[in-house]
Amino acid sequence: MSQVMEPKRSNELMELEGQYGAHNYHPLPVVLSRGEGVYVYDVEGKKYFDFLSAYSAVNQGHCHPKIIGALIDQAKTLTLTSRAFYNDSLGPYEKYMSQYFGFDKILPMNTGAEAVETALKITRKWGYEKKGIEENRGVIVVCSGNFHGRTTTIISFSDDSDAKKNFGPFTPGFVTVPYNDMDALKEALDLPNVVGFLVEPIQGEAGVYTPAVDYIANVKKACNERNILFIADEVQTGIARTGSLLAVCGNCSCQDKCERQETYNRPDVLILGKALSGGVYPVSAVLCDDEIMNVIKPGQHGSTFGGNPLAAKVAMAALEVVNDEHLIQNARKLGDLFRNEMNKIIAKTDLITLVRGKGLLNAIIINDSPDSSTAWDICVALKNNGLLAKPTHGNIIRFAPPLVMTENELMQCVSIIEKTILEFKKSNN
Ligand code: IF1
Repeated sequence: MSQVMEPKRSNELMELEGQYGAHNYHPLPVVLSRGEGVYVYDVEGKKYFDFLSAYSAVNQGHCHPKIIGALIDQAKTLTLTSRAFYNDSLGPYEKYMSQYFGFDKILPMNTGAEAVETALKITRKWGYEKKGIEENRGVIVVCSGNFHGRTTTIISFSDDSDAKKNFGPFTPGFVTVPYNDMDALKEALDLPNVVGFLVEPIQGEAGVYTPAVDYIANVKKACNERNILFIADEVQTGIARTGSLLAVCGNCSCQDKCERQETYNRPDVLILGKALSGGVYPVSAVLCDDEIMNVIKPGQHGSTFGGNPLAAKVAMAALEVVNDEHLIQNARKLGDLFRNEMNKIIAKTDLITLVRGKGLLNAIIINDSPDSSTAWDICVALKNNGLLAKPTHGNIIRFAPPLVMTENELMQCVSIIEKTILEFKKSNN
């Protein structure tokens, strides 16, 4: 029987973060030191299933050999040139991305928030220079419950008070509509000077809100009818997470990059991040066609690390893994199985009210107040039983394992979740 090690080292490391790190997070009390595939290990050597995937950045599994290999090879060769000069990786990467996602051009950035900011700037500039909107009057419509990052402009249109309070003054030029409400959206799109609509095809942080099946198709149609740019934030939902290459692909589970089936609700501006690098390196991108992207001229936008050779090679390897290992179809298949198994558990308990999601982006709603600690306490119990997940808001727990998970591993996770839920006793608070 292996000696259960005191979490001395974990406690020491948590205390270091508490003393020397900003308190901008409240992590689950576990200190990870190694990751491999669907597993992570804490400093005492305990093994866990990772059911969060670093918020869908590690779709390809932790430390995927192909991606790590690409990182190491390029890291020994050339990591960063800045864009003051050309480099031999960027052009091939841009061509690869253009063909992989079907857009004329890519603007490479690093984090998701930077890509969202880039998309907003491109959309505004397009509005002034192509649509003829009066400069500085452009309006971009967004959804309540949105999460697009944490920069000052992005939180300017957030309705999450924690993300917003005491960070003002805020960037103007945004109108908010309820998510999944076409009447409200059309009304807003008919306002003067609207240049774009920014939306998550599934709202991740809000609690994995999956909209009506025809919502995104109707969004695309309403935007096209009004010459307004449909901007899809696929930072969390993209790269096979929802059982399609992109969540806007509708129900297509193409593996060989479909010829734009009718179910594909192609956005005018596509935003990618997170799993674009498999969680190995910060890589994000904005993709659109020439008539939009060409409003950006030299000196008008950029980033020191944007489009660096390391990012280029890592991203191409990460996307090859998606194809090589059929992650789109695996996410589709295992997602259906997961929700089916969750519904069997829901039938046995009143602790969970429902499961929702698409592909391997799912969430369960806990039958308790959002202000209660129940969802958190369940996640601590899951941790103790060998599975890591974390609540999104209040009483919602997001479940998003790496897409390389096997059916057998998924069923082991279902067993852990069932055991934890059926044994769980609500605390009083
Ligand atoms: C944190 C949340 C998820 C995103 C979408 C852009 C970004 C994100 C749809 C910005 C980032 C991350 C941020 C991270 C936790 C995580 C998150 F909980 F914050 F809301 F996934 F839901 N668009 N989401 O989900 O990308 O700049 O972070 O690279 O801030 O704690 P980023």
